[in-house]
Amino acid sequence: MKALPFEFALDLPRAALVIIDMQRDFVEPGGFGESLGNDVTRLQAILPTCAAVLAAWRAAGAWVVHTREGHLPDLSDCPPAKRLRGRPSLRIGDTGPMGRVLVIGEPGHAIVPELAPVDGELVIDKPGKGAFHATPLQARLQERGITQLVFMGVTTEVCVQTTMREANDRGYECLLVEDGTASYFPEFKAATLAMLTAQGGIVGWVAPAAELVAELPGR
Ligand code: TIU
Repeated sequence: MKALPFEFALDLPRAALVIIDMQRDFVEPGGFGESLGNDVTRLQAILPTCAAVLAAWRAAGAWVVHTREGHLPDLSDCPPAKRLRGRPSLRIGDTGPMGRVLVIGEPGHAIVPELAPVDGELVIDKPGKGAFHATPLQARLQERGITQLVFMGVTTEVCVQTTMREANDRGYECLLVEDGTASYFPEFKAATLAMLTAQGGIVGWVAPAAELVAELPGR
């Protein structure tokens, strides 16, 4: 398929769609992301594209992984360096508009209903930005013989980029869906797409959703 910096050879039986942190607290108005002073409309805007890619991917019979950033209720997996950083109005574990911020099981921690996981899909709870750090993701991917990861989700330069770099170092071929990812900062998204694909695809590939969907069988 057409992609940057050059064509990507999608191998669907060995590929997983990885949707990063499309949680209510990051994406919806009134959540944690907005409480940090961020404009969530940019994140809202990718929902139809993400839903369309997810539907096409499922229809093609391929596997899906969802990730969620969050912590145990006792915060034992949240390093103080993460919880105490900066001067936010709400810290991880505090009670916000959608329950305790970034705590597993709270309303804001849930994946948005438009992209809710279904039976047979893997949900990875992760305490960090990258989805490989302190999670069973690598083992689950290896069990299924997955070698390619197609990424969507938020935010482009934080959890998506971190996970894509972790995956690239573990030997996965990584493709990021350009219009299926968003940042609170458009200039950071643009810079991320450019740096991932520079130097001959130093981290991976980038392609628009339409190119990916056109590759999927069963359409
Ligand atoms: N999922 C994710 O990217 N977590 C963040 O905290 N992102 C920000 O951009 N803050």
